[in-house]
Amino acid sequence: MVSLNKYLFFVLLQLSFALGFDPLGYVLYCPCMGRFGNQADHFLGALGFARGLNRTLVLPAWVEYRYGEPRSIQVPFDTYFKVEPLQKFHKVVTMESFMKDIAPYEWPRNDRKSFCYMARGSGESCNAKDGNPFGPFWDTYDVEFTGSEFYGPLHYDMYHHDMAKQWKDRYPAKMWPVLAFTGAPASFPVQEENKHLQKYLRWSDLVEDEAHSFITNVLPRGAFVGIHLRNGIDWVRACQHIPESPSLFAAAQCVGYRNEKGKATSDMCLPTKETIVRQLKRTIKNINNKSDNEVRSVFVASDSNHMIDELRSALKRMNVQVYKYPKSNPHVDLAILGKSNHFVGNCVSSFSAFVKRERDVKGFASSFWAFPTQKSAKSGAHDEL
Ligand SMILES: Nc1nc2c(ncn2[C@@H]2O[C@H](COP(=O)(O)OP(=O)(O)O)[C@@H](O)[C@H]2O)c(=O)[nH]1
Ligand SMILES: *[C@@H]1O[C@H](CO)[C@@H](O)[C@H](O)[C@H]1NC(C)=O
Ligand SMILES: *[C@@H]1O[C@H](CO)[C@@H](O)[C@H](O)[C@H]1NC(C)=O
Ligand SMILES: [Mg+2]
Repeated sequence: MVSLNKYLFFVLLQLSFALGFDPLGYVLYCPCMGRFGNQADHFLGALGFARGLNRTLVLPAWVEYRYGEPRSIQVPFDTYFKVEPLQKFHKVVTMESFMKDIAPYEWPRNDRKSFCYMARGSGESCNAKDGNPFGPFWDTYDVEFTGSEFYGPLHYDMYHHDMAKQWKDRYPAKMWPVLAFTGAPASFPVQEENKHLQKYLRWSDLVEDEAHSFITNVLPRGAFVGIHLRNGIDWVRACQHIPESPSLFAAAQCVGYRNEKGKATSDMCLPTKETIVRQLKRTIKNINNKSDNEVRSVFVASDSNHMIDELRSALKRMNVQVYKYPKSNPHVDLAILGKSNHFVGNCVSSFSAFVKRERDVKGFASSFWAFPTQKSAKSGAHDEL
C-alpha cells in the first residue's frame, strides 16, 4: 500500500510536470496594502517567501486607485515589469496565465481557501473579498473563496526559525497546491534580506522607452540630478506622526531597522524649501568638483508640488535647468530617477525606497533629504554626497 501510494505520487508528479504544473505548488496573493511603493516592498518579500518554499510565485496585478472611483483598478504585472528576468531567479507566472491555464486544474472552484494569519473582520473568516481593493482584486479574476485557513503562528521570515520547514510540514503541496493569501505574505518595510531581489525587477519596454526618450530628447546633455519631493496632503499628515513613530514607513532605509542610525525627523519626512535648496546646491557642487560630466539639469518627481519655479530661480546662477515629466506617471518618474547621475530621495517614502534599491543594485549614488542629520553626522559626511 505504502509503495503503491508512493508510486501514484510519483506518477502524479510526472504528470504535473508533463502538464507544466508545479508539483511544489503556488503562492498567490492580493497586494492589498498601499500604493506602488508599498506593493513593491511587499512584492520583494513575497518573492523571497515563494523562493523559501520553492513554490511558484503568481505575479499579481498592481492595484491602483483612481480619484473618485470606489473600486481599485488591477494592472497586469507585466505592464510595468519584465517577467523573464524574474524567471532567472525563481519560478513565476503571471496571474492572468495562472487563472487561465493552471487554476482550472490546480485550484478548482469548489475548493478555494483564502489564507490569513487570523480571522479578519466578522466571524471565523478571512473575509478575503471585504472592502476595497480586496473585492475588486479577486473579482478581476472571477475568484470566490469557499473557506478560510488561519496560518498563525507561522510567519514570513524565511531566514530564521526554520520557517520554510514549518510551512512545508503544515501545508504540503500535495494537499495544498495553492496558498492564496488575503494580503502579501511579506513584511513592510521590506526585510533587509530581500532588498537585493530588486535586481530582478526590470522595467517593461513601455516604461523604459518613455524614460529613455525623455532623458535623451528633453533633458540637456550632461549629468542630471534626480530628486523626489513627496509632499501631498496625505504625506503632510503622515509626517505629523514622526515624533511618536521615528521609524515610520520606509524610514529603516536611513535610520536602520532598529533605529541604530538615529530617529527619523520631520525634516527627513517633509524637508523645508531651505533644506531642499541648500542640499541640492551642495550636491551639484560636489558632483561637479568630482567629475568632468557637469550637472546641467535637475529632474523633479513629485506627487504634488514639484517646486519648479523656486528651484529654477535658486539654481539659475549655477546654470542648471529644472524639469519634470509632462504627464503624471509614477512609473516613468521612478525609471528616470533610477537613471539619474545622482538621486536625492525621501527617507520615509517607499516610493523613494524603490529608486534607492534599484540604484544600489546598479552601483549608482543616492542620498536623502536631511539625512544624516547635521548633528549626528560625522564631520564631513555631507560632503561625501
Ligand atoms: N507621478 C508621481 N507620483 C508619485 C510620486 N511620489 C508619490 N507618488 C504617488 O503617490 C503614491 C505614494 O504611495 P507609495 O508608492 O506607497 O509610497 P509612499 O507613500 O511614499 O511610501 C505613489 O504610488 C504614486 O502614486 C512622484 O514623485 N511622482
Ligand atoms: C525547486 O523546484 C524545482 C522544480 O519545480 C526544482 O527543479 C529545483 O531544484 C528546486 N529548487 C530547490 C532549491 O530545491
Ligand atoms: C573639491 O574636491 C577636492 C578633493 O577632490 C577638495 O579638496 C576640495 O575642497 C573640493 N572643493 C570644493 C569647492 O568642494
Ligand atoms: Mg503610501
